[in-house]
Amino acid sequence: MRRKAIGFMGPAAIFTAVTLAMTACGQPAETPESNIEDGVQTIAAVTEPVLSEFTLILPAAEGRPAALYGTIGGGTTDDSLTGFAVEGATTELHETVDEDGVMRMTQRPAFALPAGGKIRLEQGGRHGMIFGLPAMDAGTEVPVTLSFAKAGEIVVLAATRARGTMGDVNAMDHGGMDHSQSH
Ligand SMILES: [Cu+2]
Repeated sequence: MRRKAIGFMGPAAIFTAVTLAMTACGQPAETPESNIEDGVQTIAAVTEPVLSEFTLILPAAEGRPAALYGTIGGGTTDDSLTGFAVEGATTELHETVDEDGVMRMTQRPAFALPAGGKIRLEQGGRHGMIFGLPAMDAGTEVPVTLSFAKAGEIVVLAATRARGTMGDVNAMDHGGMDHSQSH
């Protein structure tokens, strides 16, 4: 009857046990209430990656790539983002890197997601690149399937936005970059 005994503990008791176990392993002790940063809340007991603020920036012009931005909070175990999928399109993980003062986009096979860590997909940094996206309107939502090495596939709804509507004041615009030179 061991299983019944665990069920009787309730979520609060299990949460405490997980927190204590993590502290014992040398992880920084974190309280759920104090772990809010930039509007993204990560809770120590969450076992799966937490996805938030996912946005799909529509192509600046036909034939240009679209971009995927968002924030992924790590769960209780180390994981990695190995890719993502959008129906009807092909996708790549990209990172914009500074090569001797020239900003270039490089394709990456995966982004590490440490336990309790964070992957921020953003303009001018790591991001998702989408090629051949079917025409769609801004202001809608499109399902994006993220693939993780351990957590498997997680679907998130990304809000579609026209390029230039996210306050990108700098010149780092994918639509204006020569994408063919970056691979
Ligand atoms: Cu890119």
